[in-house]
Amino acid sequence: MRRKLEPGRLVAATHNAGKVVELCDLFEPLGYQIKSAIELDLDEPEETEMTFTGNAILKARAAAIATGAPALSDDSGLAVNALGGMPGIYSARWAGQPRDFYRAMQKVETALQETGSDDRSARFICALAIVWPDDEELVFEGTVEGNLVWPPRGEQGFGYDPMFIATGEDITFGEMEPAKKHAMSHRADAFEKLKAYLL
Ligand code: ITT
Repeated sequence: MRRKLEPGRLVAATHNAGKVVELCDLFEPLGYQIKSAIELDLDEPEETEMTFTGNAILKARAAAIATGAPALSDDSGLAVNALGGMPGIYSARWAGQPRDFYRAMQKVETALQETGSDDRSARFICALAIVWPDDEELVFEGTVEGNLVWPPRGEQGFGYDPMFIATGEDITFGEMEPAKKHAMSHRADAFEKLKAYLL
């Protein structure tokens, strides 16, 4: 039988504050109260899988085991066509430690220029997973297509948003009102699929 997710407390298995804001925006109107791994001081598991889906399940499973509650996770990244899909699952790692996304964007731009290609198309990908404490799991992937610009523009959002323009738009996600980004993003796409299944 299809597992339901009752409204109530939901652990967000992420240490990324930008994601927490976006996940709250998506899930709270449905009656879920998000408690993040940051607030709960959960350990950050090492992302050892080779796919967004694999890493999303790994993170949600770790949080469900640690808390005994259903956990939601998001594994996401930027896939650049001329770079064969990189940085992909390595998107956070390209920002180094401590995370510096200007540096990560610069790295993408330099790699793009080195290809000599004028193809600046890219997509954001998001795998949203829910894992229950009895290890039942559910995962959906969403995408948003677009193009990369240089230099980066805008202070909204997080990560690679200032260099990404979604297809049909003329401003970057970094310049866009959060509500508008949250309605069209890869995260929103995955969320709509999850919602259609769960509710
Ligand atoms: P958690 O694993 O704790 O959730 P993280 O930042 O390490 O946090 P990921 O491993 O999923 O998360 O890395 C995804 C990276 O991809 C993230 O750090 C951003 O730089 C980028 N990214 C994902 N979604 C994005 C978005 O909506 N806008 C801009 N960049 C995004």
